[in-house]
Amino acid sequence: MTIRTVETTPYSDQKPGTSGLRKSVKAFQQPHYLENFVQSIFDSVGVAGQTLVLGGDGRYYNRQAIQIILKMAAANGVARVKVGQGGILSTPATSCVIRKYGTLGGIILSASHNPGGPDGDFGIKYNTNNGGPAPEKVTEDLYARSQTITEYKILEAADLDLDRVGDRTLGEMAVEIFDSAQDYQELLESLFDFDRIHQLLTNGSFRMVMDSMHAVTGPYAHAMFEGRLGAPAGTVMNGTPLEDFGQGHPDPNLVYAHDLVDILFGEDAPDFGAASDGDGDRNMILGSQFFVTPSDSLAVLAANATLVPGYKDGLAGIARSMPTSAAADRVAESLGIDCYETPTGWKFFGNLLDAGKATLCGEESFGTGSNHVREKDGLWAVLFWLNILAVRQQSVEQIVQEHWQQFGRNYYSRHDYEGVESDRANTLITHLRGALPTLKGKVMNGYEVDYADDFSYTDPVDGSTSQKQGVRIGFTDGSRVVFRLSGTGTQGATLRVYLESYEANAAKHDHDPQQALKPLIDIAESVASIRSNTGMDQPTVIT
Ligand code: VG1
Ligand code: CO
Repeated sequence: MTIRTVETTPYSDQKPGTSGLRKSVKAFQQPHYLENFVQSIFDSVGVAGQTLVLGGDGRYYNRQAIQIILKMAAANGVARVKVGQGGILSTPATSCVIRKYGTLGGIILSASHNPGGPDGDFGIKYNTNNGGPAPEKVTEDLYARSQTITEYKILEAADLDLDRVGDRTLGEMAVEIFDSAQDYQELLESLFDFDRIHQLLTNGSFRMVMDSMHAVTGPYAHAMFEGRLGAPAGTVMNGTPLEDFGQGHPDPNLVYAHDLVDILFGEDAPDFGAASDGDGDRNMILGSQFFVTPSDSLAVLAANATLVPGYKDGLAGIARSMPTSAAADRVAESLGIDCYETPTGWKFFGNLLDAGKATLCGEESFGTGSNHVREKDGLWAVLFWLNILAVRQQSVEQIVQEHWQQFGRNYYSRHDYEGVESDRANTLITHLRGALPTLKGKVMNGYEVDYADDFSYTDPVDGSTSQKQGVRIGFTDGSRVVFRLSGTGTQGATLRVYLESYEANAAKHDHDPQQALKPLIDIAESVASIRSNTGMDQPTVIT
C-alpha cells in the first residue's frame, strides 16, 4: 500500500462554529474539502503514534467520510483508531470512549439536529483527551492551519469492513471496530438505579415513549429501555437510524418532535415522553399533557440530584449557558453551591468540569449533562428523570409544579428567525450593539433596564476570554432579553431571541409562557426592529 501526497489549496470557509465545522453535504463533497479539514486537525494536534476514536451520527456521507479519514489517519502515522460499529457513535458515547481509554482525542461526524440526506447537512468536530469539544484555542489553531494547507496525505487502500466487530489493520495502523453501546451503557448503569427504573417501567401502570427521531440513539434506546430495563417493545419510536432521518429534522423540541408531542398531548397519554437529536446529545422531556422547558429540567435535576446514586453526595456546582434561564441559579443558591454562566456551546463547560467546579451543566437548547462525560447527553437526561420519577412516585407535572412553588418560576421562551439574509442579520446585531449605551435606566413597558451589554466571558480556570457572545438586556426585576446569531446553521443566518421573566407567586403559575412574556416580546421588537430588519413577521420556530 502506498501513501499518496495530494496537492491542495485552502477553502476560506473552514472556521469551526458553535460545535465544529458544519456545512451542507454538497460543500463537504467538493474536491479535498473534507481532506483539508482532517489534515488540518492532524497537523495542528499532532497525531503520529496516537490513538483516536472515530464515529458519527449515521447521516448521509458518514460511511464515506469514515473511510477517507481512516486512510488519512494511516498515512499520517496514527497508531490506532477505535471506530464505532457501522461507523455509528453518539456524541456522548464518543466522549465516554475517549475518556475511558485515555485516547488523544476523537473525531465526531455529525451535524447534530440539522437535517440529513444528500441535500442536508454534514459536520465534523474534534474532541480532545478530556472527551470534550476542542476549546477555542485548539479550533483557532486548526482553522489557521486550514488556511495555509498545501497538501494532505492518504493511503491508497481498499475500503474497510466497518460492520463486523473486531481488529483490522490498514497499512501500519490498527483499526478496532467496537460495539458502540457497551462502554456507554456500562457508564450509565454506574450512575443510575437501573433496578428501580426497571420496577417503574414494569409495574403495569407507568407508560413511557422514547422518540429517537430516526437518529443515532435508536439502537442504544432499544437495548436500554426495551432490553435492559424491561419496557414493552414499541416503547422506542422512530428507533431505526436512517441516513436522512426519515426526511425529518432530528431536533427534539415541540415543533420538530411532533409525533411524540401528539402522543403526550393526546387522549390517554402516557406518563412520560422523551426525545433526542441527530447525534444523541440533546433531550426533550414531556409528562402527560406537560412540557418541561430545558432550563427547568436542569433546575429540577439539580434540586433532586441526591436521589440518584451517581450524585448522592451532592453537586460541586452547576453551570449553564448565558441564555439559559436562571432557574438553576435559584437551586444553586439554596444548595449553597456556585452557579457558572458560560457562552453558548458545550466546549465552555469543559474546564469547569475538569476542575471539579461544576457537576451538572445545561443549555436552554435541550442540552443537559454532567461530569460523567464532556458532552451533553440525551439518554443520560432521560434516565435521570426516570430515576427521579421512580423514587418520588409522582408525575412529571407534580414534580415541576412543586419545584415552582418552592423556587418560583422562570418563564422562558426562545424565538428563532431562520434563513435570514446574513447581511440583514448582521445589521440588526450591529445596530443593537450601537444602541446599548442608550438603554441603561430606560423604562419600557414598565420594565426598567438594569444593564445592557454584549456578553463576554473569562474562563475561571485558564483565564481565557471570549467576547461578543450575545447581546443581553437585563431588567431590574431579573427579566432578560438576549439576542444571538446561531453558529450552527448552514443557510443564511439564524437570529435567536431568548426571553425570560421571573414570577415568585405560585398562584400565578398557570400562565401560558408566550402570554407571560408578551411585554418582553414587544420590547425585543422595539429595540431590535426584528420585523423590518429580517423581513419576517414572526419567528420560524418558537420553543
Ligand atoms: C446551538 C445551540 C447551542 C448548542 C449548539 C450545539 O448553537 O443554541 O446551545 O450548544 O447548537 O448543539 P447555535 O450557535 O446554533 O445557537 V448540537 O446538539 O449541535 O451539538
Ligand atoms: Co446534537
